[in-house]
Amino acid sequence: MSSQLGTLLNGRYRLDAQIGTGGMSTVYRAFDTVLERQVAIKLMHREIASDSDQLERFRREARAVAQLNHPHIVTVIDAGEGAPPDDQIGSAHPAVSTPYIVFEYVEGETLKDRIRRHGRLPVQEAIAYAIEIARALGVAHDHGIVHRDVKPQNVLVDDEGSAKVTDFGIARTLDQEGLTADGRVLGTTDYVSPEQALGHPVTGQSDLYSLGIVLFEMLTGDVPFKGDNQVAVAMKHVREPLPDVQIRRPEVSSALAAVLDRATAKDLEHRYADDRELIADLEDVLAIETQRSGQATGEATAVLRTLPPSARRRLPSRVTHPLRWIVVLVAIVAAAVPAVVLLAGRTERGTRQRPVQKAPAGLSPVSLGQSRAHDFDPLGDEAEHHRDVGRVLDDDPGTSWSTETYPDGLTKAGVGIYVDAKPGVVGRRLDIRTPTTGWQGKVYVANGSTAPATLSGWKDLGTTIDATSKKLSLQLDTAGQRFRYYLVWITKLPPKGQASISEIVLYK
Ligand code: 3AM
Repeated sequence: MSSQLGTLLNGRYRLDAQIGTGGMSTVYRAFDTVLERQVAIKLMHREIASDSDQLERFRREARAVAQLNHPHIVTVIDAGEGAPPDDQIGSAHPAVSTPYIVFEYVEGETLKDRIRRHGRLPVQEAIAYAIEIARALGVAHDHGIVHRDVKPQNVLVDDEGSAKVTDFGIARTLDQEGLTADGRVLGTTDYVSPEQALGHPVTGQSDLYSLGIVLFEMLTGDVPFKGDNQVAVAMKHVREPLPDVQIRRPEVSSALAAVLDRATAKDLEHRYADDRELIADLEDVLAIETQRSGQATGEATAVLRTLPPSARRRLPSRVTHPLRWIVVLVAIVAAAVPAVVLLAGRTERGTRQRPVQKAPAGLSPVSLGQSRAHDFDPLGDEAEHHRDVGRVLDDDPGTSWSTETYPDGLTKAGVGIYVDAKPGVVGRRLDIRTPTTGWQGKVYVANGSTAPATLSGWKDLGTTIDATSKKLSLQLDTAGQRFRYYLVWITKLPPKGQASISEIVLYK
C-alpha cells in the first residue's frame, strides 16, 4: 500500500502519507495539485468497492454529508471514484474503481488520542467538547442524518482546541454491515447505544447516547463498559447501568452527573429527546462547573432548565433496545439471563413531588421524573413551549411552563400539557400550582403506548378547572380505571393571553 504514496489519485490528489487505516478504508494526508492545498483522503478498500449496494449507499451518504457545513463538522470537499494509482485493487478486481472522499485537512489529533495522552480531561473542557459535538450532531440530525458511530476516534481536535466530527453517515454505510466476510467485528462497541446493540431502529437519540459515553470517557479517562469482546461490551450497554461518574471523578457536580445519566438513559423515553435539550443542559452545567471552579465571570449564572434544583439523578428505568449480528446473541442471552428481565421491570427512581396542598390521608403523590411532562397543541403548531415542560414536575414553584401568548385569546379549542404516569395509575387528585389565575380548562385522560395525537383520542374526565386561585386541587374520578396520561387542557386564557403552570402533582 505504501507503494501508492507519492502517486496521483484521479490525476489530482497526491497521496503523501498514510495517516490511519480501518477495516474498510485508509486515510491519507494528500495534496490537491489543482487547488494546491493539503487535504485528507479516505480511500475505501476494494471489498466495499466491489459491492454495488454498499457503493450506492456510500455515494448517497457522501452526497448527504457534503450538504453539512458547520464549524464542528469536518468538511467534505470532494468525492469520487478513482482508478487507484497502483495495483492495490487491480489484480483481484480489475474493473473496480475505488470510491474516495476528500476532506478538509485538520491539523491536530483525535479526541481519543487526546484522552490517551492526558487521561481524564479538565471538566470544563470535556463539557465544551460535548457541546461542540452535540451542535454538530444537531445539524446532521436536522438534515436527517444519523451518525451512528459517534466515538472519540471520529472527533478531531484542531490546533485551536475546537472539536470537529467526522465520518458522518459514511460510518453508517460501513458499520451497518458490522462484519467482515470472515466474521470479524469491525467497529468498536464501546459507545454503542442499547437500541443499536439490539438491532432496533437507530435515531438521533442513539447518537446522543454515544455522545454521553464519550463525555463519560472524557471525564473519567476510560470507557464505562469493558468486556472480553465487542459483544460482551455491547451487552453491557444494554443491561448494565452506567457506573457512577462521581465515584470515578468526585469533583463532577451532581448536575453534570444527571445530564450524563439522562444522555445515556437506556430507555429512549428517559433519554434527551433531541440535541437542543442536551445542549441547553450542557450549557447550564458548564456555567455551574465554571462557577464551582471559581472562574465565574458574571455570565456564569444560569440555572438548570430541565433539571431540578437539587439536580436529582435518575437511573435508567427500562432497558430498551448493534449491529445486526448481535441481535441473535442478545436475544439468546436475554432469554437465559434474568438480569435483563429484572432491569426491564425496574421503575424510575424518581423523586416524589412536594404536595401543592396537604394531601389527605390515603393519597400519595405519583412519582414523576421531569421527562414525563409533554406539551400538547394538536390544533396549532404542535408545540407549546416544549422545552419548558419539565418545570411543572421539578418540584420548584419558582419555575413554570407557559402556553404561548395568544393576544386575542385562544383562537382554537385549547392547548395543554400532560403528564405520563407510566405504566398507569388510578389518579384521584390533581394539584396544580399556577402563577397566572384567570384561566379555565378540563382534565382529560388516555392510555396507550403513545399519547393520542388529537383530543378525540382522550377521555374527558368531567373535571373542570377554574383557576381562580394559584393553588388548585382537583378531584378526579376515573371510576377505578388506570390511566397513563393526564392532560390539563386549557380552554380559556387569562386576559393577558397566556397561562402558566409551575407545578403539577398527580395523586393516586
Ligand atoms: O490515527 P491517528 O489518530 O494519528 O487524526 C485521524 C487519525 O489519526 C486522521 O486519520 C487517522 C484515522 O482517523 N484523520 C482523519 N480525518 C482527518 C482529517 N480530515 C485526519 N487527519 C486530518 N484531517
